[in-house]
Amino acid sequence: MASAKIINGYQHIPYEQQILSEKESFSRSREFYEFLDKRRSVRHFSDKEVSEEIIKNLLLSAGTAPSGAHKQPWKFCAISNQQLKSDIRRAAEEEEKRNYESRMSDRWLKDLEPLGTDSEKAFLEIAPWLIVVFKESYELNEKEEKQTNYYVNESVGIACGMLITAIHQAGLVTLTHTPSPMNFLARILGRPENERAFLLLPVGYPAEDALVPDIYRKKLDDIADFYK
Ligand code: IYR
Repeated sequence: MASAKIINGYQHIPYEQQILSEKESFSRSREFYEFLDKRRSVRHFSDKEVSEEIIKNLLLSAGTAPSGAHKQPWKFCAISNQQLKSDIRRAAEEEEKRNYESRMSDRWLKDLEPLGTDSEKAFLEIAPWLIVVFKESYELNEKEEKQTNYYVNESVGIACGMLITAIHQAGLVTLTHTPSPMNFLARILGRPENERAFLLLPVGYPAEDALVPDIYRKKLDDIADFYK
C-alpha cells in the first residue's frame, strides 16, 4: 500500500478499497442495475411522515458527489413546513399554468401526453418533504469578490442523481420537478444572491393507489456503443 505524501504542499493519503472477485463484481453490478431499474418517477405521494434523520442521510449521500475542483457548489433546502410547501405549490402552479397554456410548444405538450402531467402539482403539498437543490454559480471570498465555480451544472446534476438513488435505496420515492422559471424558489426561501434553483424533489412514500405510466427504457444497444 502507498504511504501518505505531500503533493503541491497538500497531504495525500492512501486510497483503500476492497478489491472484489470478478464474480462478486458481476453479481453486484447486475443486482444494482436491477434495483435501479425499479425506480420510477412517482407523482402520487402519501402524506406519511419521513423523519428528518432520514432526510439528513439522503443529503449526506448527495454531498458525496464529485465536483469541479471539489468546490461542492450545491445547497440543499429540506422543507417540511406546511406553509412554505403551500406557498411553493401556489407559485409553481402559477408558472406551470402559463407553461401548459401558452409557453410550451404543441410538440412538447404531445411528448408529455404519455406521462399524464398537467399544471396541478398537489404533490408539492402532500409529500412530507420538498428538497430544493440550489447551485452556487460563484462564492464570495474574504474581500467579497466573486469566485466562479467550475462545471457547476455537471457537479450539481451528478449530486442530484446520487440523491435520487439514495431516495430510492431508502424505500422512498421522488420525481424531478423543474417548474420554469424557478426564481420563485429563491425568493420564497430567502436564498442568497449566488444561489440559483436547480431542481425540486418532493420526497416521501408513494400513495397506496399511486399509478405510473407504462413506459419502457431504451435497450443497452440503444444507449451504448462499445469500441473494443
Ligand atoms: N415542468 C412541467 C412540464 C414537464 C416538462 C417535462 I421535459 C417533463 O418531463 C415533465 C413535465 C411539469 O412539471 O409539469
